Formats: sequence, structure tokens, C-alpha cells
Amino acid sequence: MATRKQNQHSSEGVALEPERQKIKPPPLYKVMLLNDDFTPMDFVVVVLQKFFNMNREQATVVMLKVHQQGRGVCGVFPRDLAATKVEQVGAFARRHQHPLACVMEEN
Ligand code: TYC
Repeated sequence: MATRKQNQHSSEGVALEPERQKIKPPPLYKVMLLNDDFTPMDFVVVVLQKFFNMNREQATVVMLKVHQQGRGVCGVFPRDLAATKVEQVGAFARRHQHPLACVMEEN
């Protein structure tokens, strides 16, 4: 709850300072790829380039991290954009008949 406080520097009795509002920045979400045993490495690299604006070298680093550690961050976005990325990657993977999983979680 924002409160007003008296301005101690006013010479004419009570003056009010402007309310200081506590506005939280919107939450951000990590978009992550999950490893599986079937999606080809080259396809994951293409996904990272196409949907997360990575170059081939960056995409390869992230793909190998997911392959070795089970999951990896593709990017951090506001909620609606994160949800759109998850949808787009899922649709693209299904269209190519790969089980690649893409999820979001609050940062
Ligand atoms: N593990 C897959 C393979 O060996 C490659 C892979 C990497 C799959 C990342 C999914 O998110 C993934 N072909």
C-alpha cells in the first residue's frame, strides 16, 4: 500500500509529497528446450536459429548443453512472447514429426 507522508521542508504547514507507487516490473519467463533421444541435433540447431535468433555457433552451444544436461535456456521473455515461442517451436517440431519439447518457467 502506498502512503503519503508530510513534507518536512514545507514552511506552510502540511504539504503532501506525490505518492510513491510500488510498481513491479512484469515477470520474465525462461524458455527452455528439453532433451530427448529422437530429435536430430541438426533440427534443434535450426530451431534455435529460427525462433531464438541465434547464429549457428550459439545454437550449437545451446543444443549441446541440452543434449548433455537435459535442458537449457533458449531465451528470457515477457509471458506472452515466451508462450508464443513455446507454441511456435512445438508446432514446428510436430510438423516435422519430432518429439522436441519446449517449455517456459518463471525466471
Ligand atoms: N539428444 C538428441 C540426439 O542425440 C539431440 C537433442 C538435443 C534433442 C537437444 C533435443 O532439445 C534437444 N539426437
